[in-house]
Amino acid sequence: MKDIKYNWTRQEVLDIYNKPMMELLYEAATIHREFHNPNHVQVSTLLSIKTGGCPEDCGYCPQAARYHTDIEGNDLMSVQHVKAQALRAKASGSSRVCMGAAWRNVKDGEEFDQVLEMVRTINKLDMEVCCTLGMITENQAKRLAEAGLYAYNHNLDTSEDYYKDVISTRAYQDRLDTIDNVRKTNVTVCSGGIIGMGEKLEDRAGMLVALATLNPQPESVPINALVAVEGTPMEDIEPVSIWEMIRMVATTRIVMPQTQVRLSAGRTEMSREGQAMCFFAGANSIFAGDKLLTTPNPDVNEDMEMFNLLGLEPQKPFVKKAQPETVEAEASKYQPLGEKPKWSRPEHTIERNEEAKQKAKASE
Ligand code: SAM
Ligand code: DTB
Ligand code: SF4
Repeated sequence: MKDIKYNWTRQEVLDIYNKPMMELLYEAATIHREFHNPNHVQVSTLLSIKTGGCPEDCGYCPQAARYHTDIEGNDLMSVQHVKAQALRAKASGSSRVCMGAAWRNVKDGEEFDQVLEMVRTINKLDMEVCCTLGMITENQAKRLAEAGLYAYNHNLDTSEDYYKDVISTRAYQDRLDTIDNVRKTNVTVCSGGIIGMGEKLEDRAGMLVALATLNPQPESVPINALVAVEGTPMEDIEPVSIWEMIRMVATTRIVMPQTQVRLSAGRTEMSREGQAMCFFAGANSIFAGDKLLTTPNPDVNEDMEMFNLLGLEPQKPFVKKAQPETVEAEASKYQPLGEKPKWSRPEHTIERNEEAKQKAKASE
């Protein structure tokens, strides 16, 4: 097995991205086979445990309270509901549940305690548990780890340069610091981004450099295609072509050979042939279930038909890393610290975010 390279430069990544397609595919598929079984694809189910009403201004996100989108917001789900959904996901072939909350960051208190109980409950069902809850401190990461969390998702989303044109309520460094906090535990890191937000190819390469130069590299990297939702600042952006998705997946596979590359948002726009090309190019994970967090995703039965057609098998849980142990709340060695971390608020003006906010105000 080849050594992992960590010192990627933007130019090297761009040179890979822009290779003639047949060479790019061949190289990516070759690396894919060295590190993974090409017929195994991880299936993860998303669960929006707290929907909408988010204080952040992420330009792509239908859950930001300041934009007027057609989603139904919800308070934090009960542990029982989460358990029932996890059992359904398991029965339909998922090995992982990813719980998402529309939070800027985690706050110590009852709601976080409830999330910790959700983590314990799903880990006891012998499924990999992932959470995506916004920024977290080292202590919060340790408490999640102790509850049995397998992965924490925290996307860089794009390059550091372009981030400033997408979000003004936090800085890129906050994201890196959270990933660093997760790395102080046994929890694996899931971090990726979105293509099709109007970024340049240099930004796609910049994001991949930021991820691939982390040592260790993230254990999973979701590649989302923007789902342009009405009411968000990005509502009018045209969908990316499948060829861009294939190039992005292949490049991700080449620069991060060990990672699970996940086809994430945007699959409803992709044909089976397109997705098959992505699997060939090194994608080996999908989000399954008819809903992502708030937007549609292909039907589970259709996905299973696609798996049958392509001879793909769902990956079993804990094949890449052993199942963590769950420590019960009463036996925990960590206390909530009630920290008030100073996550940054650059608050610079992003024209299209401002316009979407004004439009939302006007429609009230
Ligand atoms: N609030 C937490 C956070 O931002 O880290 C967790 C949930 S947030 C919805 C998780 C990720 O979903 C974002 O980082 C982004 O990559 C993705 N996402 C959100 N809206 C999207 C959209 N319209 N299209 C594609 N991906 C999207
Ligand atoms: C990720 O990278 N994509 C998922 C998951 N991690 C949390 C979320 C996609 C959300 C798409 C928009 C929505 O459904 O609200
Ligand atoms: Fe909030 Fe996360 Fe959506 Fe940003 S991406 S608005 S932080 S839910």
